[in-house]
Amino acid sequence: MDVLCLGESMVVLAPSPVGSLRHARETTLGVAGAESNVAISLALLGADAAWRGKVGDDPFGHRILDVLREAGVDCEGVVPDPDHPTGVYFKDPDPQGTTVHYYRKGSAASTMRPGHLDGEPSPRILHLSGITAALSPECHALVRELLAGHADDSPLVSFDVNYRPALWPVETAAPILSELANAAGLVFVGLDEAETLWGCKTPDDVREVLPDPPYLVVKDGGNGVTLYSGSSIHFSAAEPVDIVEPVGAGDAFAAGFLYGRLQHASEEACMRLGHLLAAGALQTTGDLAAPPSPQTVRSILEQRS
Ligand code: KDG
Repeated sequence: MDVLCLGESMVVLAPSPVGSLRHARETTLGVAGAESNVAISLALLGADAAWRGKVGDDPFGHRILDVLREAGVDCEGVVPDPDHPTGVYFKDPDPQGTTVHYYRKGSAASTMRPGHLDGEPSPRILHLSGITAALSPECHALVRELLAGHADDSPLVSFDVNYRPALWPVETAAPILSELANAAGLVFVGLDEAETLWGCKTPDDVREVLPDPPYLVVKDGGNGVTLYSGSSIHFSAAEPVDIVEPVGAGDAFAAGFLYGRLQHASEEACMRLGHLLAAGALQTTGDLAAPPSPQTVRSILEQRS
């Protein structure tokens, strides 16, 4: 297995056509969840990707599993929970920034606890995010357990900070997310969320708060991405795109970057592939865009630093 992603997947309702939720007459129903977005993108790129989590034994939970499996994601052993529902969320798109409304308290995923991945085959990369830590104290303990259990870098544990203000206040999240991120092998974080959480103004400020991860990726929206890799620092500018709806772009970036790593690509190529996938996600109302062509991916992977 190349990558195992663990987290909560939900169904998402968004106004169709794009507009305010308050005035929407129709919505589209999709499947979302930061970690399963990464798994889907990786599977569509051709990686052997798996998703683990919990869904309810309800139409939404079954739909999530159908969508993931259709994309080629391994969901082996994910048994829908008859006692807890699948989480749901709504997007309220706004050109100034999309607002999300969650209905996920008491969801099946929030009942995950330490030991959830016991007995799983070891992937090359285990991908987690700070969202899971916000779901419940048991989910937080699960994330800590997974980060502590892989201190020897096998597998590489990838952690996307993914601070979601609607789930927990900044005072609670800030110390927990820095502790978790510092225990990971590869960290993705937005400069904007690092500013909210820890008051960071520059990528170097983020490196001061997160000195431990061997690889740290600081994303600064349309400006570009700074990668701290050991003692070297790489910057990759983002291509300008017309943003339709930004949710999902961070997951797409992570998937592109991780795919590059799986292919032993250069740092520059990993970041370029991340940008390419993120640009696709920025230009769609859903969390995910169609994958780039294999030729495009290959030409990026062949780039040297
Ligand atoms: O990154 C996109 C996610 O935020 C979205 O799919 C929903 O997982 C989600 C969350 O918890 O916000």
